[in-house]
Amino acid sequence: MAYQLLLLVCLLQSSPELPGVLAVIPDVLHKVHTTRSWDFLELERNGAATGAWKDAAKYGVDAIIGNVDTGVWPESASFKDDGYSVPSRWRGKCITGNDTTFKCNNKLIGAGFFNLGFLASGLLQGKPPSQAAELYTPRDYIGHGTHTLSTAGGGFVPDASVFGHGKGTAKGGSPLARVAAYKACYAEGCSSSDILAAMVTAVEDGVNVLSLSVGGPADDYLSDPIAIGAFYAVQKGVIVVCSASNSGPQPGSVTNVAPWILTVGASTMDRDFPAYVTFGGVTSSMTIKGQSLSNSTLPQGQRYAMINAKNANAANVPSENSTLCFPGSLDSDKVRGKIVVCTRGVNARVEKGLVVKQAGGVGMVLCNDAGNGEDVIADPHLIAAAHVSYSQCINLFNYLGSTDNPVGYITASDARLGVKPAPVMAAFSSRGPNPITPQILKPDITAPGVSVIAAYSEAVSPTELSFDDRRVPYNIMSGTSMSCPHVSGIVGLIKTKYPDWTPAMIKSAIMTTAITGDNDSGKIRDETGAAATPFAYGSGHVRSVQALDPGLVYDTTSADYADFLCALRPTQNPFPLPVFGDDGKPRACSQGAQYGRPEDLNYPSIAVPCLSGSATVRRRVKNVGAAPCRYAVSVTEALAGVKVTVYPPELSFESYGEEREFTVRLEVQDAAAAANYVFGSIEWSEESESDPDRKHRVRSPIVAKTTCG
Ligand SMILES: *[C@@H]1O[C@H](CO)[C@@H](O)[C@H](O)[C@H]1NC(C)=O
Ligand SMILES: *[C@@H]1O[C@H](CO)[C@@H](O)[C@H](O)[C@H]1NC(C)=O
Ligand SMILES: *[C@@H]1O[C@H](CO)[C@@H](O)[C@H](O)[C@H]1NC(C)=O
Ligand SMILES: CC(=O)N[C@H]1CO[C@H](CO)[C@@H](O)[C@@H]1O
Repeated sequence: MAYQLLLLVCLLQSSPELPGVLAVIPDVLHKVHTTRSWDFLELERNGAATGAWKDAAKYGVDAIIGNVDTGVWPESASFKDDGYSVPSRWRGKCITGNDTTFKCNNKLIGAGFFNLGFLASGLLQGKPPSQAAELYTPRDYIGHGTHTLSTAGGGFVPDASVFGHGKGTAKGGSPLARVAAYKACYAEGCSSSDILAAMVTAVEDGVNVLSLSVGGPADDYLSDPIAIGAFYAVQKGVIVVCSASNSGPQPGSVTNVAPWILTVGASTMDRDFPAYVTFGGVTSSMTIKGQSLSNSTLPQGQRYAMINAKNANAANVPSENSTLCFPGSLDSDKVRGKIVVCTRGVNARVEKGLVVKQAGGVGMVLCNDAGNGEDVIADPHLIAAAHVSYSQCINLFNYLGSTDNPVGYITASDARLGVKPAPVMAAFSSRGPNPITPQILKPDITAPGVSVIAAYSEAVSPTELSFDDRRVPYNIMSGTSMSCPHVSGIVGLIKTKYPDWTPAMIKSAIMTTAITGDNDSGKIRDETGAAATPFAYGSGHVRSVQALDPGLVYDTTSADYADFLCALRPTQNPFPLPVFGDDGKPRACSQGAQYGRPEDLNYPSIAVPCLSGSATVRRRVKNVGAAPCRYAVSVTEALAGVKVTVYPPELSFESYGEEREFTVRLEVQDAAAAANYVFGSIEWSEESESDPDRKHRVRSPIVAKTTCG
C-alpha cells in the first residue's frame, strides 16, 4: 500500500503542470465494464447520415482518441495504417516493453503500459501474475481494450463478422481518427494509480478524446482517480468519456459521476441473432425463437430426437446436475444424436453446449429458468444451439413431457435488423441518482452496449473460456464498456468539426440532442419492464448527426467546476482542491465565500433532489448556430406535482458565441406527488419564419424530489 501512495505522489510531482501532491488516496480495484465477458458486441453506427459523418465531420480525421484499458491487438485490421499522417501536436510514444513484435503505425500512433500500481496492489496475493509477459507490453491479452478502442476509432474493415454472423464493414465512430492505447488493466483488475498515470500520460501525449470503459467505487470526487485525472484532462481541453458501470438496475449504482465526465449508460440496438427451435410432429409442430451466434447449424430437412437433460443423467449423477449440463453429467447412450435441452445457470452457457457435444449430442436448446426470464444472449456456441426465454421454453418442456419420442430441429438465420422496440435500456446498465451529488443527473446519455461486434485480441478465445481454442479477429460483447466508446467516437467527430469547442460544449451537444423515444413510437423502455427514466438514460439516446449541429450549448468553465467543488466542500473530505483558474493558476476555496449551489452548475440537465416550496436554478446557453437567431422555451414534459417556469421565455442572439442566461423555477404544487423523484423536460426551440429548416431543439431533462435525504 505504501508503494502505491508513493507512486501517486511521485506521479503528481513528476508532472510540472500538476499542482503537487493533492491527496493520499488508497489504491482500489477497478474493473473493466463487461457484463458478460463472453458475450459479443457489434460495432455499428446507429442511424448516422453519411453526409454529416463523411463531409461535415470528415470521419473524425482530426481526433486523437486515447483509450485506458487492457491494451490493444496491434495487428488487428481495425488499426491498419491508413496512409494518413501523424498530427504534429502528437508527443506520445510507442512503448512496447519487451514485446518485440508490437508495432505502432500511422493509425495506432501510441501505446504504453502502466503496471507499478498493479504489481504493488496485492491483487496478485503473492502469486506470480498469471501471465507474467502480459505485464510488460501494451498488447491486449484480454480482448476488452481492442474491442473498445476499435469501437471508438477503428478504421473501415469490410466483411467483418463473428462466425459469419452480423457480417458487414466494421468501423469506429471516428474511423479516420488516430488512436493510442494506454494499458492499465489486467486480468485481475486495474489499480487506481495505474489508471491515473495512464490518463495524465495520455493528456500530455496530446490525445483530445479520452475513453475509459473502466470504473470503481468512489465516495467523493477527490478520492476518485478517474475523477481527478478527468479534471486534469478537461482543464487541458481533453474530453473524458466513461462508462456508467454494469451494476444496474439498482438505484444509485452509477459510477464515474463527476460533472466534468461524460457518463454513458448502455442500451440495445435494433438487431438480434435469432435461432429457432421447431418441435412436434409434421402436422402439429410449434416453433419458438431464441438467440445464437453458434458457428454451426444442423443439416436441414430432418427431425432429430430431443431429450430433456434432466432425464439424460449419467449413472450416479443426480438429475439436478444433468439438468444444468455440468461436465460429466450426461449419459452418452441417452443423448447420442439428439438435441439436448439444458437449463441455464451455474456453469458457463457455452460450456453446456460443449458438454452436450462431447457426450455425442447434435444440438442444444439452452432454456432460461423463471429467474432468468426473458433475458437471452447470442453466444458463440460450439454446437448448433438456441438460447430461449423461460416463457417460450415452457411450451417446449410441456411437449417433452407429453410424448415418448420427442423430435425437433434448430434453424438459425443471420442477424435480424429492425427489431422493435429499440433502444431498450439494458438491465445491467447502472442507474442514477448520482450517489455523490444528486444535484447532477447521471448517467448523461445512453448508447449501444448490447451485442456489439468489434475487433478483438487473438490471444484469447471469443468466450474467454479455457477449453475454447477458437480465435476471432472480431467478437461480440455487451456492457457499458461497449457503449462508452460509441460516444467517444461521436465525440471525435464533433472535435473534428469544431476543434475549438471545450469538453463541456461537446458534452452539451451530445446531451441536448439526444432522444427519449424508441423506434416503436413509444418512450425508451427498460429491460426490467417499465418505461425507463432519466436515471437510466440521462438525457436520452445519443444521436450523432444532431449532435454535430446543436444550435445552443451549455458551456462550463474550469472556474464553474471550481465553484462547484467549493460549494460541496462542507460535505467533502477536507483537502485542497485540484482546481485551476482559467489563467492556469491554482485556485483554493476561500473560507466564508459564497459559491452558490451545486444545482446551479451550468449543466445540460437539471436535478433538484431536495425541493421544499420552490427553487430556482440558473443556466446559460451559448449560441453556436447561425446568427441572429431566436429561441423560445417550452415545458415539453411536465413534472408531477411540480410547476416549471422558465424566465425569460425567449432568448435572442445577435452573434455566434454569445451567451444568454435564464432561470428555471420549480414550484411544489403537490408535495406528495413529488415525494419520490419525478421527471420532466424543457426545450429551447429555434424560431425562424424565413427558414423553416432552421429549427434546432435543445432539450434538458429535469428531475426533482420534494423529500430530502
Ligand atoms: C519483461 O521486462 C521486465 C522489465 O524490463 C522484466 O522484469 C520481465 O521479467 C520481462 N518479462 C519477460 C516475460 O521477459
Ligand atoms: C466453427 O469453429 C470451428 C473451430 O474453430 C471450425 O473448425 C469450424 O470450421 C467452424 N465452423 C463454421 C461453420 O464456421
Ligand atoms: C453435482 O453437482 C455438484 C455441484 O453443484 C457437485 O458438487 C457434485 O459433485 C455433482 N455430483 C456428481 C455426481 O457429479
Ligand atoms: C420512430 C422511430 O424513432 N423510428 C426509428 C427506429 O430506428 C430506426 C433506425 O434505427 C430509425 O431510422 C427510425 O427513425
